[in-house]
Amino acid sequence: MAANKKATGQSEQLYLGFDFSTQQLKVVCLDTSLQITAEFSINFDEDLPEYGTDGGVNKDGLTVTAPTLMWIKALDLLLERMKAESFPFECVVSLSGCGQQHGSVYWRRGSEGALRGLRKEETLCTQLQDCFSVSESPVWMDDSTRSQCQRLEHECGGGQILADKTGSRAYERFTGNQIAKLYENRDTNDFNSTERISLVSSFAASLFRGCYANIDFSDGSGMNLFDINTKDWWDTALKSCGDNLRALLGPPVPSNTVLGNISGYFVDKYGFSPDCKVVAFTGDNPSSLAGMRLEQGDVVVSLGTSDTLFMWIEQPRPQLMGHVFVNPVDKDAYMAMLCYKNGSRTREKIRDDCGVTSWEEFNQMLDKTPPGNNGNIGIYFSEPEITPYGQGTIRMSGGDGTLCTEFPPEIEVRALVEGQFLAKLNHATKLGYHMTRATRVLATGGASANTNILQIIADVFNSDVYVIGGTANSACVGGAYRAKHSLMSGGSAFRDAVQESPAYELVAKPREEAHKVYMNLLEKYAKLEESFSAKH
Ligand code: XUL
Repeated sequence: MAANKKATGQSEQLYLGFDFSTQQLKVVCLDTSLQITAEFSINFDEDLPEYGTDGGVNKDGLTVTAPTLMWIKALDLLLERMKAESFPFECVVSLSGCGQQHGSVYWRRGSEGALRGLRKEETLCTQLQDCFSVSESPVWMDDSTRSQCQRLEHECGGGQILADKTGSRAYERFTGNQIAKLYENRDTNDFNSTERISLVSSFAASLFRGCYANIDFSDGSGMNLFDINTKDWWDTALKSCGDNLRALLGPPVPSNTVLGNISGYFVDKYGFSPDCKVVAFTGDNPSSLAGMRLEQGDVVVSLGTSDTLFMWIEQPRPQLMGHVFVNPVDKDAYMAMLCYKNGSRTREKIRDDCGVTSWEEFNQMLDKTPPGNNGNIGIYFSEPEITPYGQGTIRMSGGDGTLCTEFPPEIEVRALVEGQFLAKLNHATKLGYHMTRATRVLATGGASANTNILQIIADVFNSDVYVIGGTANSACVGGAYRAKHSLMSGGSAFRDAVQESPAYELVAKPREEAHKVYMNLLEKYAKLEESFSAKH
């Protein structure tokens, strides 16, 4: 668990950002100069072992869920810990946050009454225990809705039409397909007693508001149900996934909407000010975009268990690969995102397979080959990949372009890293990335500590690469930034709200010669990937 720092400055104005993520619930507190004054977290597996989760989820084949009540109990526990540390709740002027994307919560008929009637004598968990018609919330790791995806694409006129409307072709984890699966099985579950469907983000906001909170445009874009152009639900998709969904989902709102004041429960029990505002919650990736203060043209490359790339774009150009969401800090702009299941674990696996035990040795190995790897390239999907679909390894030799079954270790490690970033550049460009020397790449996640990898990113993207401190918290911090921004008058730009946040640190600059080499390889890589896709 992260070290808890005690908040200071009792009379100050504070902003809270919560992150209901897969493995933990976390909150950060920022003061008016946007310094982190406190952070607290609850790890689901360790702090709530009674739910028996592994990494915060329960797996049953391709079905992956989390107990909805576990998230509520985690909030009870988190607030109790803050209280025990004398956290100055009364200074919080606004709060917001985010949740893991795509996950969904099913409120049973009558639950809004329970939310409105919360009493300080009992915990949230006790008072809301009967409120869920589906007790196990489907989460983003679920892969069990292939047939629902196929039907949705078919009924909407094909994958590209669905993408043009909703920002993405049908993906198993996207909420519409999860709802469709529960709806199809409604004779064997309690789906019919549902009165409201929330995303994890709007569910969290509902707890703080003491009534149902609206789904925001940005997280709503991860459902395959929301028209990212008209910013309303798309009836064709709603109809394909179930009955009465417009009413069950409620009206979507811009992500910077001030939903209203905090519920009296939190005022009475913890001493929040009755004027504390709750701002719409959003998805964790959109929230990270806010937390990293992205601007038009910037790209974030997040190198974690899965790699994600996201960027601020002005016009949506949805593709069959990748996602377009409404931008969480400017509802007239968009964000594009690529999500790769093969990230750090794959880098580690190939490193180990090459007989290398440390990242230092891995980097020494990388240094033995030149940028471009003398034309040797590879695709390494040891985990089932979604960008594009498929699993397996392909190696193409630089000499005669034939496929081969192995590379010497120094060629293998370079083919792996260069392949991962050529793939990202290829798809980012299709989604609207314009490479200019003014573009910034902001790197985050575990592997962003590896300077050799950062240099390859700079050379491939022909961009300066930056890191910022504290990016492990970027989703939480984004919530607190948005909480502050949404209170600013006159439609101030988000940039104005976050002027005082920590500076970026320049860590790699592109080298012209290396970039030219990568540009020559890009088409070859794209063709290899197409031939891989065609076989899966
Ligand atoms: C994004 C996605 C994941 C989750 C993780 O599409 O599925 O990044 O948001 O919390």
